[in-house]
Amino acid sequence: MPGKELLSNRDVARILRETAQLLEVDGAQIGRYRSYEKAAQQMEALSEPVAQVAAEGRLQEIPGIGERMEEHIREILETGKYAKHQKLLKKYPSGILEMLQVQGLGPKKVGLLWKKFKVKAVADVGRLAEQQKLRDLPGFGEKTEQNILKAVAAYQQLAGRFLQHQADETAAKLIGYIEKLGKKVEKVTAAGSLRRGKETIGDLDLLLIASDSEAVSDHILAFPEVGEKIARGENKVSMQLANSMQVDVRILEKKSYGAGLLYFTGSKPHNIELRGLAKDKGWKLSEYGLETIKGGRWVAGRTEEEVYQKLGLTYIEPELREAAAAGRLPQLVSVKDIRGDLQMHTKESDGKNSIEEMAAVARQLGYDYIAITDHSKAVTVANGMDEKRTLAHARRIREASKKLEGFRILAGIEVDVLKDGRLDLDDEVLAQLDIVVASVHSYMNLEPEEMTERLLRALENRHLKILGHPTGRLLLRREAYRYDLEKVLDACRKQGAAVECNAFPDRLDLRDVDLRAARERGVKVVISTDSHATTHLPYMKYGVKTARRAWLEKKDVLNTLPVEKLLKALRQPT
Ligand code: DGT
Ligand code: CA
Ligand code: CA
Ligand code: ZN
Repeated sequence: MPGKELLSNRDVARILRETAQLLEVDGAQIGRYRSYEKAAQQMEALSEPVAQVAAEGRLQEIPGIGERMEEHIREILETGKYAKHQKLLKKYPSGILEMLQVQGLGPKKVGLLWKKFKVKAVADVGRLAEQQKLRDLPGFGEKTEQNILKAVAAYQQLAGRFLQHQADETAAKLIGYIEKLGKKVEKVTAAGSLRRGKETIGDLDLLLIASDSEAVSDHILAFPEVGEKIARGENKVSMQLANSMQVDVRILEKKSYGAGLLYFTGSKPHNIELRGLAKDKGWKLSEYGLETIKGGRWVAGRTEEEVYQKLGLTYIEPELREAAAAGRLPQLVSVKDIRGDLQMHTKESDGKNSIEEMAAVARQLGYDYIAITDHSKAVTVANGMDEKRTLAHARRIREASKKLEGFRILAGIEVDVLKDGRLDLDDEVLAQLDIVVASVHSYMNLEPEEMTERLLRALENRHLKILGHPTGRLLLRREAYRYDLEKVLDACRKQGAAVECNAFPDRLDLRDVDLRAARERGVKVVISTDSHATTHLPYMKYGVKTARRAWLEKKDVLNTLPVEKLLKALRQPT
């Protein structure tokens, strides 16, 4: 367990959220568990360390945190634990928390399964579904049973994987820690799936060049967040961190660094392909270098570039390596090409910060513009806006924008696509906004034909400029909506609407292969963070990574344009 000084906002949020979930499993009243869930959300969105807020006596300034919740949070900060949470964890097996991650298994259903069958793990639920023992439970039915069976399989496939920002932030922390060794370490880099920008990460692979591998291994294994040491070899350390992420660290020699980086970046099929090319030339490629098969004469290995060159290839960017492409490669879009962010929320709906705060941080990131796109009224849980509030908010956005020189805040909306494909606000109101992102947030399980019709109908509205998070998937949590994406992309192309590459790490929606289909059809793409707090704005890089995997170039992405050109390039209302 992490010590008290290491408790992050996320740790506190996790304890509060688990308490909420376990209380609901336990059959508590809605008022009791909802307050914990709300507090957990506030902890996640908080832009400063909660320990500091507590120390300065400002906890109750956070909306939804009252006297009682302040006491609970203080207990967590001071002891690293929360008594009620501990008690609930003792009452239920740890597998209960995992069951809650299975799509379609909410706390109510899990509570019932526990009562009836004393299920201990996700696998138990899968077995019961297979034996058709769930269909007769109240609120289940045959269809639910089948969905649970599928969801359990999906969960088991994904279990143990992490979202990109989790792996990225853990890597940054660990790299910072390793760099404390100073001159003993020459270079530290993250390789593996993280470097390729894969949407979820199995384990972390770190590479380094070090002079004294004994001392370096000692230091790494003393990392405060190490949970369990898995292996220690001459040039390799493996461990599991307290957050259950596994890390493989490999110590390389300088002359092998490029070959090692190439090998441990993968992907595996790419490595195999390169090895084949080497063999054709009478060479052997390994993580140590490129050598002749006969006699073992050294060919290359110091840098990746050198190895590619010897193999007769131009340098292949990590994001392209899964495609294992040789020959002509695109000039990939990069974070520095992005000039603005076109989806974000403020306090007006379910965001954490004000218009001005979002703009200030966006400016620090080097952008020229942003669009504020709060939710519309159909999304009641997010305090969505009706027509009147939308217009008043737009006025405030434009006033705030006028006060800034050399930066523009566009007035926008994330308007809901209703069940029948109509948009949630009147056309006259939408016509007065600069940016209209339209997204689905309800009736996500329609039959594919009906969902396709719904989106096609939404696209017919000439005010719709950007289709937001088009597939609705939530990584490791929820599958994409089922519909004919190609048909919808064709309609986007015809209507001149852009599709979003939502950079929020839980979404990455559209995903790489779908973005590629969009590009092939000539559909324009917008990369947006969907930030709900200023701390989310830097997530742009994960959207860009995804776009790079889809081979998108600067010209394919509209928010690489200056604001006036962007507004002209977006779909026009007439
Ligand atoms: P992950 O961790 O599941 O998200 O995906 P990766 O790609 O990071 O996979 P990982 O950690 O098992 O291995 C890192 C890299 O090492 C992988 O991308 C390619 C290389 N590698 C691992 N095992 C093999 C292997 O058996 N053959 C070859 N050619 N390469 C391998
Ligand atoms: Ca890995
Ligand atoms: Ca690995
Ligand atoms: Zn949304």
